[in-house]
Amino acid sequence: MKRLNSTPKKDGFRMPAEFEKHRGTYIIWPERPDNWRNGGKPAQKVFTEVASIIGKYEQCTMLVKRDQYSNARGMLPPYIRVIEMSNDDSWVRDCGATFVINDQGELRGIDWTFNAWGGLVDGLYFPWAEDDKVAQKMCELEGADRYRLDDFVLEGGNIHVDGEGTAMVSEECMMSPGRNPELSKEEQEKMLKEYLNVEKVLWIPKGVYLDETNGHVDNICNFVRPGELVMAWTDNQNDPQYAISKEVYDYLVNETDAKGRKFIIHKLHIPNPVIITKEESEGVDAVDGTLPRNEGDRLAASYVNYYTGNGFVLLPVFDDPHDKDAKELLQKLYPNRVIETVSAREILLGGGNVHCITQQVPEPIKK
Ligand code: KQY
Repeated sequence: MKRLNSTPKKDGFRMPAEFEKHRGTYIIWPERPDNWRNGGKPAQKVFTEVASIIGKYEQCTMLVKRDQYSNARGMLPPYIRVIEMSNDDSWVRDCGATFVINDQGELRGIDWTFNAWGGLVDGLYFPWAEDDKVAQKMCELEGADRYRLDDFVLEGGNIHVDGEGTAMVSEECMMSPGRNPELSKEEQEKMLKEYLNVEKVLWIPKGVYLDETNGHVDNICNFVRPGELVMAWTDNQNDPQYAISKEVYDYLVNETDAKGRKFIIHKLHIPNPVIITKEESEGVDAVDGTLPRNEGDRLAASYVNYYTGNGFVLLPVFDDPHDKDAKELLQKLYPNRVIETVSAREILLGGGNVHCITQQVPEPIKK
């Protein structure tokens, strides 16, 4: 497949919203023992559950390293497509392709530079060279030509779009020194507009408290549909999350989208703090250069990190009293989708959640 020198905007391609129709979903199999406890075994069970749920609604592809191929193939149901692919870890939202479509029914991919959430400044592991090739390989599998950005670092977890000209990113992440320190906010906004083909970028001030990605937008805010948002919230004013969520809310109530609409904002209360136990911490190999998982550390748990697919929403739950309200709210907001849930503690222990481990391929539709 070709590497393109143009931009999606110039070529008439746009990133569709996640809630538009999908051709399928990609996931990468977890195994690295310095991020996933007990050699990835508990996480593999949960990733299998996630893939099995998604695969009921749309094609689901699991990318897996050579040594784990047979194990993954054996654990996953036959309706999951399993493909061997080198990688450094299992965050396809971030290292995978961001797909764009046009009105002629064509699909292309954007291949941002991936540097493990901050490179040598504050990246979460080293090296990341195999992850940085995942987007290209996904484009090959999908038969999609590719826009490669050698000099622009971005992860899919810091992008949401409404499909009608509006994107949102977190400013905390975009402006962090490990991403594109040589570019101003205005220059980065220009890039986002050119590659996502949007007219308006919302700069959400911050991400969830202690989010190790420098505050990805996909943990704090999402478009339910154009003009309507959910955001992570807490009523507990003593929780450091409160000030962050308040700042985000105050920003959003004063903003409009690309079409000039004010937003309807829904507050999705976070679960009670999720803390790493001694046993969980001891199950992870300590390796220089990889973020340690220490006993007592709080994880960035949020229901907003859900995934929207064809006819369903997959919501992470935490065995927490807030689970029920989160599910009820989402069912109200998505009346035509099944709200599926997955106990997501094992994914969270790795540093992300359901949205971070999935990447959609949109269905290109001829208009
Ligand atoms: O998108 C994410 N939340 C990924 C986090 C990476 C964690 C690596 N330990």
